[in-house]
Amino acid sequence: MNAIPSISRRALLGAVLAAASLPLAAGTGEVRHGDLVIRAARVAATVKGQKATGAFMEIENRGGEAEVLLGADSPVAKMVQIHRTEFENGIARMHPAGRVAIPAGGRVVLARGGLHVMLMGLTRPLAPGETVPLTLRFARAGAVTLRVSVVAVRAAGAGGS
Ligand SMILES: [Cu+2]
Repeated sequence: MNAIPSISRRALLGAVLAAASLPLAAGTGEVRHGDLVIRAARVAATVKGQKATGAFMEIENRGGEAEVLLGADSPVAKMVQIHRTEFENGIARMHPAGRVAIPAGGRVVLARGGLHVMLMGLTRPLAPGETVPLTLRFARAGAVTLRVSVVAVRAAGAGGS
């Protein structure tokens, strides 16, 4: 009988810690750009010599027209692409996703294991706690530059909001 309360206490503590960690991963918080709301933008930290990393966020389209994410740029990366991770025979492979549609009144979540922004040809290591500029280009709303928080790899993996 002792094990049951012990497990539930641990589960409760885990839930509290998970909730408490969300603001840390939220990075720039919420950025509004026209009809778009961009939340929890964050980029995974890197170690010396690492040439690529992922950026993650949630993009909500509050407008009445569909929006399209065309691409992205950052001064810390020679090339930035929108990628989609797909599992083929149990192996994760990343493919360029091209343009990403965000339906009117809808949202897309860019998260580890799915859609993400890939920063390639990194010009330097990215340390937790710093912020890096990331420009997103949209078909209707135009370009917006975010200051994106660099977070520890584990914190970067969770979904948006
Ligand atoms: Cu990728």
